[in-house]
Amino acid sequence: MLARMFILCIAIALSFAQSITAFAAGSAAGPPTVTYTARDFEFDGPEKIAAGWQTVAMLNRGKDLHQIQFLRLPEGKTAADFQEEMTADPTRLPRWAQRRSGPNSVVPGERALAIVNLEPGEYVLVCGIPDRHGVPHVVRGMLKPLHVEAAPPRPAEAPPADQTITLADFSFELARPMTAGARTIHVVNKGGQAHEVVLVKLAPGASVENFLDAFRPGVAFSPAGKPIGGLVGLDPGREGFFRADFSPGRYGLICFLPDLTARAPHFVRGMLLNFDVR
Ligand SMILES: [Cu+2]
Repeated sequence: MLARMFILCIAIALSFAQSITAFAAGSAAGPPTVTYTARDFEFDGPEKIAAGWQTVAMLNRGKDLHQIQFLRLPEGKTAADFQEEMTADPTRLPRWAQRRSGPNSVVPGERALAIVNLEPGEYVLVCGIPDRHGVPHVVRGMLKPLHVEAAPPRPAEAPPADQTITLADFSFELARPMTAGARTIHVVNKGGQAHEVVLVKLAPGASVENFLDAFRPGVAFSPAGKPIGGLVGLDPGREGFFRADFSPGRYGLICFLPDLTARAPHFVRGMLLNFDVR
């Protein structure tokens, strides 16, 4: 009897360990995972990673919404140059910053997963979400320099995807109806400007318009819905992936990036979408 209980306990412990490993690895096949922790207001995680496709996990251990944006610095620009320009004008990124996407916002205690393709070079990781005074977190310390090394001899390939979201000026298009489950979503920017995907699980009866009306900078939880990831700013012509778990219900997609000419957020120009998951 005792021996059987002992074996049972070992079996439970092992399956628990396996489920933790599966969670940490990102739960599906794909490129190797690097993990960053976001806090109010800093990032912890590797300062060096290899070029090519990478799964990026972001754990939100802060009290506010957070995201990670991978920005590549062109030749001749440094993280100090970036910080200087951001401090002088916190309302927008320096024009020369190259948007390479990353995991988008999740509420405290949750995790976002993106799969990004990085060229070798110097980067900064930033959070562009505003605090309650409208100051983006990057200006408050959420800025981490990153060195991306040459790709290994056999770099990881892009993962297989269940769905494609096409970004345009100014719309989201889903390739097919969304179904419930753990999904890998391919994002392609066919627009002339950078765009992002903020994925929101809407409260029963709420629309993405209600979510935008209820949203207050510096307040992580909204009665109208909950951000559950997506993909941060991606330059025109580029692609990336994100992962999310969908249950039946209504979801929204939003692009908050400012228009290059009007400076209004893209959702004002129509870049928002309500969709149902069955
Ligand atoms: Cu946009």
